[in-house]
Formats: sequence, structure tokens, C-alpha cells
Amino acid sequence: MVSEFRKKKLLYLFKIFFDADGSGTITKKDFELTIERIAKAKGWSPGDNMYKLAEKTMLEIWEGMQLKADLNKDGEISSDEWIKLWENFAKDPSSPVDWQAYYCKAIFSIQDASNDGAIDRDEFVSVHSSFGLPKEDANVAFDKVSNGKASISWEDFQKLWQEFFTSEDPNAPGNYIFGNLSF
Ligand SMILES: [Ca+2]
Ligand SMILES: [Ca+2]
Repeated sequence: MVSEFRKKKLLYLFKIFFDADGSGTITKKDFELTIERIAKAKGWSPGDNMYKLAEKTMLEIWEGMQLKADLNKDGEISSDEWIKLWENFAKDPSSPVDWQAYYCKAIFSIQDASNDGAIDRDEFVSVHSSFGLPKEDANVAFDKVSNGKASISWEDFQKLWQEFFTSEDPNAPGNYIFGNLSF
């Protein structure tokens, strides 16, 4: 069983980052909207290589996720299916399946705008505010996840990411990796 605390984290992620059109389920359309949203934040046009790459990666994530999560095969991932998906991940978090590893890497790459292998405060705040989060909150969230460092390395990020999905500790820095403060 997934604890209420972890359920809260998972449903936050579902609502803010995945169900982009607010329909209550995750579908391919949500991924298409997210690609547009990221492209807008980054200033990419549909013909750009970066746009095409992001599109390819996001659609691969959707396909992998759908395969694992859409248990009743209706083309949508419901919130219950979503929680089950991460329940399975938490049983063996050191072995993420392909799309989970992709997803982790994609989120890191999207935030690392300067492509120097680390996410600094400006990068973190800019991506989260493009998803509608208040800038002040994103700044506080960065303080928590960076733990006094100027930036988050890829190694730090993977650890924080895993913490978000598996940790029952309300003080775990990884709880804040998607910018929310209110768990
Ligand atoms: Ca949706
Ligand atoms: Ca379904």
C-alpha cells in the first residue's frame, strides 16, 4: 500500500506536471501540451532540432508509461493507475524501467538550460514558474533540494528524484524536487 504521504506527492505530480489539460486522466494529448509548454518556455519553434528531440523523448516516455500504467487499456492513465505505477517502482527503485530513467534524465535536461551538467537556482526557478508555480515557492524549494550548494548535479538529482517517489520522511530534500512546498 502507498502511504497517504506518498500518495499526496504522487497526486501533486499527476495534477501539476502530467494532466496538462486538467481532464483528470493522463493521455497522449497531455504530453503534446507539455511539449508545447516547454518549447514556449525555451523559445523553440516546431522546426528546431531541440523541439524535435524533446518531442521524440516525451512521446517515448508516454508510450513506455502507457504500456506499464494503463492497466485497463483505455488509452488514459487514471490517478489510481498512476499510483499503482509508482508503487511498483518503489518496490525496487534501483532498477527503474527505461521510460522512468528517460523521464528522470529528461526533467534534468529540461532544467539544465545552459547544458553544463548542473541545475542552478535560475534554471530551477524558471522551469517551475513556466509550469505555473509561484517564483517564491520555487526559490524556497531550491534551497531545500540544493542543501546550500549553488547547483544540483546529475548525481544529486537522481538521488533526490528517487527520494521523491520512495521516501516517507517529511523532511527529505527530494520531496521538493518538483517545486512544491506543501506536503
Ligand atoms: Ca489529461
Ligand atoms: Ca486506463
